[in-house]
Amino acid sequence: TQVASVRSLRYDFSQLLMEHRFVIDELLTKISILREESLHMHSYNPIEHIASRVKSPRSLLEKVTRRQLPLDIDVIRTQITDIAGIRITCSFIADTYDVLDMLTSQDDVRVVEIKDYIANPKPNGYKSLHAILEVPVFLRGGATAVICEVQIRTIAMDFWASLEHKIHYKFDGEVPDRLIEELTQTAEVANQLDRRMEQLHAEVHDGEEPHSTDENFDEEA
Ligand code: 0O2
Repeated sequence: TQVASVRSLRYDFSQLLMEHRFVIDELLTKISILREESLHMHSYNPIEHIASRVKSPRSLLEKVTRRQLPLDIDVIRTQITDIAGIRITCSFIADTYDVLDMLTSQDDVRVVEIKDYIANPKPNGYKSLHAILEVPVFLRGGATAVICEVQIRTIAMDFWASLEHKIHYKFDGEVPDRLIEELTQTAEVANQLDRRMEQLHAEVHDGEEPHSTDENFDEEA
């Protein structure tokens, strides 16, 4: 009956969201291990913040409708690749690539797609590394491969992206030309800041013995 099929769809949907919470847990553990090992080996923490989220059922359904996908869990699972999302904010550009390499070189991580918006920024100036990764999640019945979108960027890129995101929402996507122009220019300022900070960092630390960083201010996801 219809009631039974709605119930079964609801069950499958909540299972899908649960699996995406688990893939976030798996990846956060990997990231935290890499972070701690970096601190141990080099007394250096390349990661400033980590944030994660599972898409809300409402925004997932909106995306399914917008993409005109069927209400089929297997289609949704493969076609919507940002149900699980992790955002890693690094101190410097070089760190973003290091963190990406460290994650993607792990045996149980399958790289579905990498988009390098740092080397090739979007026309509005948006920069970030995007990695669509598939990682096994071990359930009672065995392993299931689950997809997660990982965004890696610097503090300056993150600052710019969060402001741009707010402005985009405020104007419901119809951002006035003057603001678009201004945003594109500020993206260039953020880019210059990243480069100058990286130079400063290199100048201060070149040839220096590993130093110890202040762990008290580490932020957890
Ligand atoms: P939200 O609210 O952050 O989740 P797709 O995700 O497939 O519809 P696309 O363009 O193929 O879109 O994927 P892409 O380029 O990998 O971008 C996906 C996510 O990157 C976005 O998710 C944003 O989080 C971020 N992003 C991409 N472009 C921009 C940008 O110009 N400005 C900002 N601030 N963020 C950007 P959502 O679902 O669009 O948004």
